Amino acid sequence: MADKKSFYITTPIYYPSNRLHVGNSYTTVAADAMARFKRLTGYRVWFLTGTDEHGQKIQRQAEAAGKPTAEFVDEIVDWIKELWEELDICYDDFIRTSEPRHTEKVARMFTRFYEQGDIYKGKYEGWYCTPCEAYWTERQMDEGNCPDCGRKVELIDEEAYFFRMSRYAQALIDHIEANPEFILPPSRKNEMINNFLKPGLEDLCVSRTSFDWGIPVPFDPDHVIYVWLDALSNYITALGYGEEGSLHEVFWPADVQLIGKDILRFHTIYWPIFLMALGEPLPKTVFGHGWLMLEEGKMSKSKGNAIDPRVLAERYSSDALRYFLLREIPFGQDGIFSLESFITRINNDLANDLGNLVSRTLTMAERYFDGVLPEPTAYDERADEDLRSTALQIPDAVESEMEQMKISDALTEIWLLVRSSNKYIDDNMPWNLAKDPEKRDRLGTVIYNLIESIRFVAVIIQPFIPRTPDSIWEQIGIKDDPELQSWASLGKWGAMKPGTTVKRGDDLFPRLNMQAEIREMRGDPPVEETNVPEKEEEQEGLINLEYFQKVDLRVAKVISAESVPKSDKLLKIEVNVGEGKNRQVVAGIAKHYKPEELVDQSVLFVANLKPAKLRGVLSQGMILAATDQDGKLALSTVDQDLPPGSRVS
Ligand code: ME8
Repeated sequence: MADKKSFYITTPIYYPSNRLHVGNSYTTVAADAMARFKRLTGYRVWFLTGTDEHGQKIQRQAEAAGKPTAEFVDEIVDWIKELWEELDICYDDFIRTSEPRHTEKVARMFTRFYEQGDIYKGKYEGWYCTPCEAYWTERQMDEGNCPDCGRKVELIDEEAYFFRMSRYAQALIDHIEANPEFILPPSRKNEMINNFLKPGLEDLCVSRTSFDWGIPVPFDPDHVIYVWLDALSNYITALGYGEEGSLHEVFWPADVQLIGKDILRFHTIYWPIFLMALGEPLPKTVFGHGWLMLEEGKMSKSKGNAIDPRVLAERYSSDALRYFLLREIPFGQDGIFSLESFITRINNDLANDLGNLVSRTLTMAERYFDGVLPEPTAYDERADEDLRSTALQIPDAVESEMEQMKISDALTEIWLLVRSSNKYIDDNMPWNLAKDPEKRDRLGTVIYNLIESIRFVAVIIQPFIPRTPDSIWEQIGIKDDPELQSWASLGKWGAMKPGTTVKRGDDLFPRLNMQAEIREMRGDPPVEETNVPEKEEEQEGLINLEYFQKVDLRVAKVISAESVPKSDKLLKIEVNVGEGKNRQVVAGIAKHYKPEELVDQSVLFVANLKPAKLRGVLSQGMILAATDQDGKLALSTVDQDLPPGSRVS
């Protein structure tokens, strides 16, 4: 343990002013994936999160709820802890700024700053944004509003203590310039230097007197310490700052402090200056990630348009939500959360790519080898090398992406292996090998390689979707073998032991019906009564003719087809359905047909399906195709030449 390299990662400590939304969960899930990844790859990790409980905003919110502030905060903190449990957040410590282990240290720091002349007493006359707990000068404001959140600011006029920021400004500029990794992504660095540091730092007001929900200034208790000075200190108070033999000695400076870009200024200007005044080293990296937006704008707890992460995790699983958050948004940039894109990710990446790989492979292992892992005796260089070398290079590729905090890219790398494995099934067609007894050894090798590849995937996805690997270990028969679940086991190909009992389990991620989910989650009324089959008929799995005839089935002629950018599954197809005007549909058949193979084909078509968008591309109908249980797909068509638009009944 002692010789392991240490890794300290933090999230912002959240205001328990309201329940958290899926945007706050994003930061914490990302930090959790990093922490788990570092643990998996052999680091001694400390992962800190917590709550920022003081300040005017919380006090007002509690008053509005008609509750004593401490009670109000306790309830939300409990809710937040339950959320983190549901999302499998494996923090090592949860700091609450109301705890004495924090308040006592902050009070001592404040006294030290005062005694060493960093803090002096004066009078503050100026503007304050309570939702952001931020001071603004006239020059910084945006038409009289808070430049960060756009809300109204308040004029305050009170006696206050000030921190001499200017004392440390040049040292901070020098540090930022000399350490390109200090502020990431790099684009955020210039914003801080040009907008805040270069124009000259004003002294920062660090106490308030007009409310009392905070840490009192020890030598002047009419004042409470400014909530940001209080909150930022959590990153070291939680480590036992100032105590002999504390975690602070092991883990400070932090390796990564993960925050949203909205609070970059506090973390790359105020925080380092406080640390310099304490004579402490600065964190190695402060990473300001982008925002998760809703189609209608930024989410926020107070705007009330947030999406409840607990509802999403309960309905779709914590792994699905984690996967979406980590995969959908290139880390550092803004991204959009929509139910459509969430469900598309679940269906495409998790159910089709990963889920099908596991279920197809295990079905074949059971069918052809009675669930006993065969020995790989018939290696075929040409057919197998691609899969083997992809698997062996993915761990390094993932590690390199994670070093740069490119979490989404790390997942893209892993999915290369998932997709290569699916392609390996399609290329090697085990169902054909099974027909020829002479090819039994080859069939065994193909199945072995697939299961080994699934093991690689399961090991590498642990930090991102930690529940899914448990189900895979069970299915491939290594649930009691930690060695085979370890990162170190990925150094060579072929660690699975022939003879292991494997067994297909439940589908990892059931496919979802997009329209039904959207209806349900948006609280839309259920489909009309007439669309629903009679109760007894439903029980028998039958529908009546009238019900069937509601589906407008037609012959459609393909006019043109092309790939959908950034998708290896989807084709955009223009069809003539005899309406005088062509229709556009998006079909998930790119793995089975080349665009040019489709042109001029007459296919069966559902003409009255509600239009939907796939990958942002409008789809006005559906082309019918049949799929066998190994995933082979064939378009359904007519065996005579019929004009486009002909009805199918
Ligand atoms: O600012 N997309 O707490 P907070 C992505 N207590 N991330 C988002 C987001 C969104 N739409 N909305 C919020 C505070 N976040 C202070 C922090 S730290 C010493 C004190 C994330 O509850 C993002 O990381 O308002 C942002 O920085 C954090 O939640 C703010 O949470």
